[in-house]
This record gives sequence, structure tokens and C-alpha cells, in this order.
Amino acid sequence: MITLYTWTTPNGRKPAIMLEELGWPYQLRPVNLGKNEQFDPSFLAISPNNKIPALVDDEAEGGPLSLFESGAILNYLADKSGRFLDAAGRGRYEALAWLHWQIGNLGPMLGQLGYFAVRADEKSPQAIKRFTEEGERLLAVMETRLAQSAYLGGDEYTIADIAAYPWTLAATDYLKDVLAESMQSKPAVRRWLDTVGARPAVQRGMAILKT
Ligand SMILES: N[C@@H](CCC(=O)N[C@@H](CS)C(=O)NCC(=O)O)C(=O)O
Repeated sequence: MITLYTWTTPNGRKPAIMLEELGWPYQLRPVNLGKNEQFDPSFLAISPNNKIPALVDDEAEGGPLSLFESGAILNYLADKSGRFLDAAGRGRYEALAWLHWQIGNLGPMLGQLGYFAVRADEKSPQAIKRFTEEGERLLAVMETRLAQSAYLGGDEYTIADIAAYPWTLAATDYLKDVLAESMQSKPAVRRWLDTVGARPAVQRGMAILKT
């Protein structure tokens, strides 16, 4: 059995989308970030960086496997299933490049923007400016890519799209006060959001743990 430790955040939804796409049975273990459950020693044993998501696969090759970092989890599930990432060849590496772009850029920058522009009690104009500009730059990078290819990794839907979807959607809701205007001039990103968001598995993955 696969157990997904997660919460209702963009990073937390990525592996849920993947598991829904695969149609594999899995159990959800909520890690309530509002109650600091990510610092619980039992969770730290699985996710040493005290962040969700994490996944345990009891039936992994060679015995139970604990994984943290959403990119590693998506990569693992793609390799195990043989789906949403080519097993070899240039398409695999193009998709992995965009997966790593999301993990190293889009996620952290929009995460910081969310902190400074939405959650922080004291607003720092300099930090908001810095992360808004960086968010806008990254959306422009995405627009250029998606004006040339249907999906981030190329012609096919891959784990790169699964990783980027929840964060890009956040630019239209959670972060709309700072990024909505920029999204107006991103027709290719909006087309991609509509296409990916229409997938039933994406809708189920985005709905996890919603009350
Ligand atoms: N690079 C990590 C980022 C994970 C991450 O930032 N998770 C956030 C929620 S979206 C978290 O658990 N935050 C709790 C904390 O920082 O204490 C990944 O992709 O899995």
C-alpha cells in the first residue's frame, strides 16, 4: 500500500494528482501544517526536512521506501508505473528539466510571494516587489514555452505539468492580487491551465482533504 503524507497546499497536491492519474489505491495521512504536525518526530523520520509531501511505498522493490520532496516522489511514481515520463530518450530529460524548473523556481518564488504578500502580518514592500517580479518573470518563461509546445515537457502531458499545475493555478486565486494582471497577458499559460485543469484526476487531486 502507498501512504501519502500531505496537506492542502500546492506541493501537497502534486503527488495526489499523480496517484489519481494512475488510479492506484493509496491512503492519505493529513499532516496539519496549521498545528505544526510537520515537526512531529514520527513524520520527521519520513520527511527529514519537515515538509510535506512525503510518501511511503510498502511494496517498493527491495522493501518499504520512504520518500520526501515532491519531485522525487513524482519521478518515482512515474518510473514505477511507466507513465507520464518517458523511460529514456530526450523527451524524458526535457520533462525532467521542467520538473526541476518547477521545484527550484516556480514553487519557491511563488511560495515566498505568498508569504510576503498574503500571510505576513507586517508587509515588506521590498520583498513583495522582489517576489512579484520574480513570479512575473517565471510566468513569462512558462508562456514562452507553452506558446511553442502543448505541455511543459513537449507534446505529452507529464509529471512536469502535474508539478506546475497547482502553483500556476495559485497565480489565479491565492496570489491573484499580485499576479492576476500578469496572467492576463499569458494566453498560452491560461490555455494550458484549462487543459490540465479539465482532467478528472487533476480535479480529484486538487480536492484532497478539502472539507
Ligand atoms: N521542495 C519541496 C517543498 C515542500 C514544501 O515547501 N512544503 C510546504 C507546504 S507547500 C511545507 O511543508 N511547509 C511546512 C514548513 O515549512 O514548516 C517539495 O517540492 O516537496
